Amino acid sequence: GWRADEMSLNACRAMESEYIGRHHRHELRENQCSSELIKHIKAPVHLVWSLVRRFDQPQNYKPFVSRCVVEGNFEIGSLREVNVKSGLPATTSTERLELFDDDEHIFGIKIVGGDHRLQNYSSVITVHPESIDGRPGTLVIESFVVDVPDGNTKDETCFFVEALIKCNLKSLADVSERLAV
Ligand code: A9S
Repeated sequence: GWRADEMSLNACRAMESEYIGRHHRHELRENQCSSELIKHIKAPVHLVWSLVRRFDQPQNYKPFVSRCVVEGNFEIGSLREVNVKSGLPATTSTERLELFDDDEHIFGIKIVGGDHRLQNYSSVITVHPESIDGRPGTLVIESFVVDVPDGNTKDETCFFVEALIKCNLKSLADVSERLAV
């Protein structure tokens, strides 16, 4: 039988879909694509959140970011100028802080500029405590919505963005689990 602290697989799935329903519903226009990604991290939620919440330092876990400068302070509506590493189909991204809840652990941005092709991109990331192998863990959910660029299909666009976010979440797990040791 299951240990008291271990939820069954379908109970986990029920929790995930409840969180997705609550925080990750995006209004979709016909030329947009949207998806959400899940990551289970073997580190406590306060540690994972301490990395996610740093609007001014995405490079603490995002592997493609080389530099970030924030004008003004940490309020909803603040802008950050992100420079990304060479080899990507972009060099800069200007991003606005849209959602920030230090208690509910909700973080959302909207990309408002840059030399890339992700128009009207917005994403929401939420982190939730869970128990993994009887130890404190974190469920991370990241969802996004973005315009499908002319000349691309929804599938191509989703594939491209999901690949980038998977890298970000893998790195978030690596950094968090290393700090949690
Ligand atoms: O950084 C994120 O949270 C998510 C994405 C999809 C960022 C993508 C990116 O920064 C590049 C990595 C440079 C790729 C932007 C804004 C455009 C790209 O083409």
